[in-house]
Amino acid sequence: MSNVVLYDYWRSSASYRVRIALNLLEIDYKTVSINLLEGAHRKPEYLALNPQGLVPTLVIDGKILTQSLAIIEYLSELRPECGLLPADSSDRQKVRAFAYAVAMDIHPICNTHVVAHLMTVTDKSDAREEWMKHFISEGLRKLEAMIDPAGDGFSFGDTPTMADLCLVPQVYNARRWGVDMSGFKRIVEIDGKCAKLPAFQAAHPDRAKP
Ligand SMILES: N[C@@H](CCC(=O)N[C@@H](CS)C(=O)NCC(=O)O)C(=O)O
Repeated sequence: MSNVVLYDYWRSSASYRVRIALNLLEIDYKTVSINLLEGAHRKPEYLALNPQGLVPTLVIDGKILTQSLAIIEYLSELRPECGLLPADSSDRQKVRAFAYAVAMDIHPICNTHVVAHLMTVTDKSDAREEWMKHFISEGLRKLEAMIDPAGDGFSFGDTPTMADLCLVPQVYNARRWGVDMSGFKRIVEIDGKCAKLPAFQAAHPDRAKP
């Protein structure tokens, strides 16, 4: 039985990123589902692990880790040979810039509590859908331009990096909200390539659903 425990929610894209990383690094783990719809992330027992009340949280090596990208960087330092972050510092900067564009620019404005608040300040019943489609499309358009046209199958280089770990859950979310993906050719290709890899398949929300 593994000592590594991931507190996640099946549909959470931040959790999805960490599931892919654990699978790629072949770290055995079990999951504990924190049901965001039922408010389990706001219960005292979960806040004791993650004072921000956000998923994911990873318990590993006797440590409690929060923030998906900080978790992925920790895991990547355990297994640098897996290349989640490239060895070269300027390549690594590019991977981080792309991953941060997803995790710090797109994701926070489309988060559950942000959109829940939006719905309290408007009478428009379709405001949620309109908001999600608008900000995800805008974000994907900028990401599409950041991908190297001479790239080799993945967002950067010929193996998955932290950039792809952020991109794939964002694409899942875009499809869930019915974003038109026809203008994002490179993104769709990279997503398709990742979808063929077992580590990405095993992390998919449909497989993570409790
Ligand atoms: N920057 C954080 C974001 C985590 C986050 O926002 N998680 C979402 C699910 S994807 C969440 O817990 N949302 C709960 C809420 O909005 O109330 C990370 O990358 O770990």
